[in-house]
Amino acid sequence: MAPHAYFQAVAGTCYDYYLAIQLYTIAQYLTPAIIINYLSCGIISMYNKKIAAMFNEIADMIEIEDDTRIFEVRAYRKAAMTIDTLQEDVEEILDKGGTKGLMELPGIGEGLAKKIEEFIKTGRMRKYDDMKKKFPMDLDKLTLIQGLGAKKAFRLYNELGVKTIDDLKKAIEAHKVRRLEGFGEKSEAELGKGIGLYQAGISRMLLGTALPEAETIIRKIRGSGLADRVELAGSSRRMKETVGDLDILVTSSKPESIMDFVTGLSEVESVTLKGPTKTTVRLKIGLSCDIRVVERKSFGAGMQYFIGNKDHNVKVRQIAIRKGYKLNEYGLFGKNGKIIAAEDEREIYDKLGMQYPEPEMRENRGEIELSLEHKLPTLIQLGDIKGDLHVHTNNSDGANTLEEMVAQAEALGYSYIGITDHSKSEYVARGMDEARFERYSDQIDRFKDKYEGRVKVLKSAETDILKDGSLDFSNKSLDSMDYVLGSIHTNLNMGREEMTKRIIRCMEGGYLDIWAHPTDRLINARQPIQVDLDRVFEAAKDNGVVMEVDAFPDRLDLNDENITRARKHDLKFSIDTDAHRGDHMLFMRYGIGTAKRGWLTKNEVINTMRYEELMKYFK
Ligand code: DGT
Ligand code: CA
Ligand code: CA
Ligand code: ZN
Repeated sequence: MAPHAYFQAVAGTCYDYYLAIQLYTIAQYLTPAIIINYLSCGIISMYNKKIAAMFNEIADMIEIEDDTRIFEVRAYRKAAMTIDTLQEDVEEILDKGGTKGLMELPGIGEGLAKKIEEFIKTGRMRKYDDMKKKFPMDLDKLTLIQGLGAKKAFRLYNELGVKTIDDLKKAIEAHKVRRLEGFGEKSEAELGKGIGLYQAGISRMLLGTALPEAETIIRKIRGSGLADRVELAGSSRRMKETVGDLDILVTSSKPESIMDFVTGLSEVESVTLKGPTKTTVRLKIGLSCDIRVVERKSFGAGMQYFIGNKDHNVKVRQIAIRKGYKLNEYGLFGKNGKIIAAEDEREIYDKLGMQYPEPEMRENRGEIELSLEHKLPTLIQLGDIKGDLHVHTNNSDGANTLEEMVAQAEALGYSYIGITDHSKSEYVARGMDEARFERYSDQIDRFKDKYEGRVKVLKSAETDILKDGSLDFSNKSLDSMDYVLGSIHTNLNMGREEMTKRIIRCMEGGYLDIWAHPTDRLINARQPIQVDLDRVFEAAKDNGVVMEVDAFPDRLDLNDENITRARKHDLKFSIDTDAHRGDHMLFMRYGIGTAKRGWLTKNEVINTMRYEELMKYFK
């Protein structure tokens, strides 16, 4: 099949009309495998997450035992990262290619491949089980708590018998933790806060995990031939960074058969509630999913209702009432009960005198008012992106070579890619010192000279913004970069005033072009740095510093609200994936979703520019 015909076939099953259109526009550059990847972004079995967690725990345990075995620790962590974010099922790779197939994955050698095989075949991993005898605490969960590393977790176990998060909570409540050497009252309170953050987080799943699962389910329902239309609604349709549950809307003349089909899916763990119009299932990935069947003639009204959010809906309903209408999930009705609009969502907004708001905007943050005035901004779309300006290679902590990352950019139809490996302060991530930077720089220059593909390669580095606001490379090195991407990785706990000054000083230094993952939060795991963003945004404006929207699923930083705030200062943005492997570049869609939630338009985003324009911009 020609790529185009193939694409059309796949786009036909694509849940998102806009994504389909965007994909269509770049389809000529895409291979079928990449399209499938884009649409599915991982139909991932339970094994991937489980094995990744076990490898991480092994790394933790080695670290506790002997912190000189840094290479071993690094190897396990890298393997965990590979498997955790893998867009394929490890079980399938093993089925198809055996341990050899596994060994083609970055960072997976023979020993690790055998361990993966052992676990998939027997449900056990001896190395893990053996080590676990010495360290029987819930390391994978405990280390997710902010401020708690593996070694501290071990001390809490050793000295207080803490094995689980619940145990830790009790120990904190009994003020036992503060009495331990090196802990104190302040760190006890911090741990308490960390637990709160963790527990608030576990009930909401990352969009990056939930959305691919939703897409798999939708594809299966479509493939069943039982449904007429199947669409995603709820928070995941609005591209909210975390979701409470999935909401899928179906029209069908056979509602009972649809519900039987859904409850029988391999993704389903248990059935919470089953009826012909609404069924709720618990999915194995640890998320609930609501499936609603509506009549075809009410489909648009159903979409309008179930996309939400609730506050948006309440206001739209008030507008209907003011016009003498009634709006519910079945339709928009006139006084006499006559249907005014129901099947088509756009028509409902239209009949209310409103401009159609894209789902990402529907949060009652002013979009209703603008929509009534027909003044909604035209939001940026995935197809507007011409390159990715934050990408790692195996020169630091990335898994792929420079060539491989450039090939991926080319496959995505990009015009350029910016290579941004880490600087020396990030020694855990194998950051570069000056000498290594020289070699890296030469390597990129040589590559640029001989490379004849369509993608332009830009030279940069993710340069640490140090404690005093200086950058982690000499001015000479910084001068040799096409642009400077900078971020904070250390001293994250600084006080607000000191942190604000640190960043402003860096911006005033005149070298920083893009401030990467500005607030450094990790969703459900680490709170943002304390900083006066308005003052920093002002300094960014004065010094021409671009704000990043980091698209990595657990970052999404700046987030929607901070984007809105930065826009008030008239700043520019760069939407990047922070890819540590080729297929991470597919995370771009989460960055776009976040950008749309912050109302960003194409003109505000620098990596929508053509290469020549962008180079001029950086000068
Ligand atoms: P979530 O699941 O917490 O991430 O957020 P949503 O927005 O997906 O919320 P969910 O699943 O409870 O409900 C899906 C949509 O249904 C919601 O976005 C709007 C609509 N909805 C739910 N409850 C109400 C309600 O009481 N009134 C109105 N007007 N709409 C509602
Ligand atoms: Ca929901
Ligand atoms: Ca729901
Ligand atoms: Zn990075």
